[in-house]
Amino acid sequence: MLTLFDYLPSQNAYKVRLLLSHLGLPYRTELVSIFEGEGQQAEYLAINPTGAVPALRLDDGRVLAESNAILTFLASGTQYLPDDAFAAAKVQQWMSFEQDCILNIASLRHWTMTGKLARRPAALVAMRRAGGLRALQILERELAQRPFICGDQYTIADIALFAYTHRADEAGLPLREFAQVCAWIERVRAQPGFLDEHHPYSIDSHSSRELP
Ligand SMILES: N[C@@H](CCC(=O)N[C@@H](CS)C(=O)NCC(=O)O)C(=O)O
Repeated sequence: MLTLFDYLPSQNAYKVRLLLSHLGLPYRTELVSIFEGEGQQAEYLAINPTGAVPALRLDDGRVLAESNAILTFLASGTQYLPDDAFAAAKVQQWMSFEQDCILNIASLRHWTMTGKLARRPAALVAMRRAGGLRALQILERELAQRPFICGDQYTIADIALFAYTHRADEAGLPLREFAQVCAWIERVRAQPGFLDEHHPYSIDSHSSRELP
């Protein structure tokens, strides 16, 4: 059986849980206490060299890290990743955008929800906020043209983008002002096998290890 190395408040890990739910694939979970430094133990670094979640272990013992690489692997041969080379590369284009631009939302949300925002330099917070708003503006423009980010079909690019975008208000960003993004969020929620879950950070998530 597949093993997902997970930390429940992680939206990167949620991407994988969401796809597994769409696919109806059974898996077991191993929780990694990333805030307590468990990710930096040699045993876990052998699974993911960066010490982050998510990571996936296959039946045969091979391991894969990086949320979007895991999505690509699991979605291969399914409706969530097109076969056509150009269409598949388009999915990668938007998953690269996610790692690059949506990171602003992820960082701001993490700092906001763990009480670290006030300890971050104002210029850095302003830069992240501008980057998060720009990412939402880009999505707003693109999603006005088609129902899902790559076209008519819901793909792992939507899954990757959805994870942090639909929680942008928790980053202090005015998500409700982005009507096209909000309509797309509802279209994602309506997909068969959608996994509706939210795990807030635990009270002491901010007490130990500093994460970026
Ligand atoms: N690019 C990676 C980012 C993974 C990541 O930053 N995961 C966070 C949780 S959302 C984590 O485990 N942080 C702990 C650490 O970096 O030590 C991905 O998409 O999987």
